Amino acid sequence: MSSIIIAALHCFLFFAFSLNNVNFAGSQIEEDFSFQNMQNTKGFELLFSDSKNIVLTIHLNPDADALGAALGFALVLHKKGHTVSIVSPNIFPDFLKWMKGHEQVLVFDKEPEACKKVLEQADVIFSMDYSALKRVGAVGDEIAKSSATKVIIDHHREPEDYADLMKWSTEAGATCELVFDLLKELDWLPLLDKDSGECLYAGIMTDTGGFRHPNTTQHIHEVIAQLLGIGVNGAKVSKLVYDTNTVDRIKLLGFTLSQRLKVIPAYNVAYIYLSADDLKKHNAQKGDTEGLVNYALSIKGIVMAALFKESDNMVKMSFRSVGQFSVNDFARANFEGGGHTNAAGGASKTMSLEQVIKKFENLLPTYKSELNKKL
Ligand SMILES: [Mn+2]
Repeated sequence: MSSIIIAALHCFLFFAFSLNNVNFAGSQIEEDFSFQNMQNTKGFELLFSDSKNIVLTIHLNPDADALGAALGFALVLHKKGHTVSIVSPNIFPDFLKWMKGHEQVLVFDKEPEACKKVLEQADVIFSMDYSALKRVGAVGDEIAKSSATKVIIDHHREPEDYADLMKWSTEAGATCELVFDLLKELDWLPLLDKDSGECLYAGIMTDTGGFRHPNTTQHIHEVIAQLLGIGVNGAKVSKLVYDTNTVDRIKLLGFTLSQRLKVIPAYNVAYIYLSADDLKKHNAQKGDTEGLVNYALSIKGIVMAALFKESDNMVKMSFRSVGQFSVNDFARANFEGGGHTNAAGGASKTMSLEQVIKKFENLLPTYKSELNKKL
């Protein structure tokens, strides 16, 4: 494409954007020229070219990547003169309460009216670390009816088609990595400081399983190197995130591993199950079962691990795998879930814990050859 056409295209986009003020939905711009298809810096430059009312939303049960991406990005956007709010559907775990600005996050469960108000007033609504509106519960309804510009920054598979602009890649190990990349593309890296850098570091660290998962690329290490370069204290972040166990949690871990772990060597599968009663007896708090599934996966030779737990009147599932076996496909096909190749979730509101486990075990023969592939 010649530079003249590119210049004309930019002009066109600029006018399309200006005329519609905040709404530059794909439908108003020819398909090929939509912001979604641009997937590039230009759209973001245009978006941030004047001061905006921005709301960053994060998924239900926020993790370090979702919250870190939102807080890290918010700190920079604030420096650029934008008005920024963060809306979370529900509370986030205590071990993230060191992140700068966390006390300003609005929680929809607790303050629905305040959340609705900021969402109504938003010029731009970001989906951080999710790309399907069902991942934000009731917040999704507010986003769906809003006329604000919608932007997705995410690394989950199969994004829904509701965004006007995206920074999306399944190649990215973390949404925090994508935020870093975007800041770099916008020449905003000088605005990143120790506080915002530590938020991003936390997301990348946790989404790569402490830099151990296959998504820990050369690029991730380069990003981390730059974060360390601006003064981020990785050891401190690691300590704050990982070493915050309560005695109850350690005892729940002991009980789970000794009483609720089943290994099926014929399929290289191990799973953990916890009933509502188990959780109650051990005084389990939100987040206490986080990471349990990884113990099952850490057993030598295991290709797929699962955690089934009874919680909130449903059975929640976590699936993990190593190598080619896609738990994203497995969870999508069988348990109304999904996620990434090596980490996915699922849920059932209709089956009991026993029924879910039975279904899971009965499915294994179908996947036998895939589960027995050499790594
Ligand atoms: Mn993530």
